[in-house]
Amino acid sequence: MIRWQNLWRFIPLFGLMMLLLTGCGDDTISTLRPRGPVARDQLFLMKLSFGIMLLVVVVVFVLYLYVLVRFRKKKGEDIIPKQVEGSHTLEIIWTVVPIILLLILAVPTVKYTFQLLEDHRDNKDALPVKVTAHAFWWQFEYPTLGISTAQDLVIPTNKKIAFEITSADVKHSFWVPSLGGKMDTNPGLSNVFYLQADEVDTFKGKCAELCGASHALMDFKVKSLDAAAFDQWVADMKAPSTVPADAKAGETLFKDNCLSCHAVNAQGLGAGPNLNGFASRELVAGILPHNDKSLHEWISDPQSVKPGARMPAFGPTPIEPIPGSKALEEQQIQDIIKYLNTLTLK
Ligand code: HEC
Ligand SMILES: [Cu+2]
Repeated sequence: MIRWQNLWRFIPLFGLMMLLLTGCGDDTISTLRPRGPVARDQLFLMKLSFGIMLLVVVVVFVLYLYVLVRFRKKKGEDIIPKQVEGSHTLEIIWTVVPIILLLILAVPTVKYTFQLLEDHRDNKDALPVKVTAHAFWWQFEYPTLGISTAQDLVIPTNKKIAFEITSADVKHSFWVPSLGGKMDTNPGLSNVFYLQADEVDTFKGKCAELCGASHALMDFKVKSLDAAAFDQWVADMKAPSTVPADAKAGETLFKDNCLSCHAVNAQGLGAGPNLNGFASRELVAGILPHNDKSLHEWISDPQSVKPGARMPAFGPTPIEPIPGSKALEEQQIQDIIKYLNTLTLK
């Protein structure tokens, strides 16, 4: 009786686990819902290893339960059973079967390990993209197209994206669960691999390596477009933007305070994200909704949004301003926001 009462105590725990696990279901960030060939191959490997493990567990448990029941000591039976020591047949079986199972697991694993690391940078049908991870943002360069962007990686569908990935500071890890497994970004080193998306969609990406205070905020997005829309995006990125007259004041302030880190042209790279086409991005700094309030918050005090962010603060009372911070007047911040809002793609 007492024992059963104890079991009831676990119900809240199970309830909590259920609640937590039901959270796992976002279509755009799940390895269990692969959206490209690489992720599909990797899911196959996961299913294969899981299947083999399940088989072993089931067989072992069935045998165990069978032996437990079959060879129970019966009532009135008090002889000591025959003691058996060593059995060649059994030993061969339990050595050979695991070897076979491991081979079944090893052959496809080794095959895919090499296949998925193929270098497609010189493949004419692939699109090379160079990824540089920064604490706490992502930079994407398209060497063959002469453009670069940040936070939102835009790719064509049904084309291999040949990645060359590295880090500008500490070790990060590039992970788009819907498209494929993680890949470390190491300072001073490049890792090469590829991913591919089936359809037009937006997938969430994450940094998967604890890299500092704002590691959990180091999100990015992958937008897949069909070939025509992708070409249009490239053309838009390259089209020179014109600044309307009422944003000129903001542009001047931007040049004086921000341009040293932020490029606003097709190819530009710097210590901060390229802001070319920034007004067309859905988020600010990869996490805040894109609106004037977020921009104001970010420019005034980036560290309050992303602790450890490497952008100076321009508001009057930043929490932990990094060198280069200086207080701009409220009107000046407003003017800069006005200017940033003109950086649209057509
Ligand atoms: C010392 C270099 C530096 C200066 C100067 C600087 N920034 Fe930044 N900025 C950064 C870095 C680094 C990030 C990325 C921070 C992160 O997400 O971790 C950033 C991010 C941003 C973002 C978000 C970009 C995105 O892709 O979502 C905006 C907007 C921005 N800065 C605006 C400004 C403005 C406006 C100024 C001038 C008033 C300015 N920055 C000055 C380094 C700088
Ligand atoms: Cu990181």
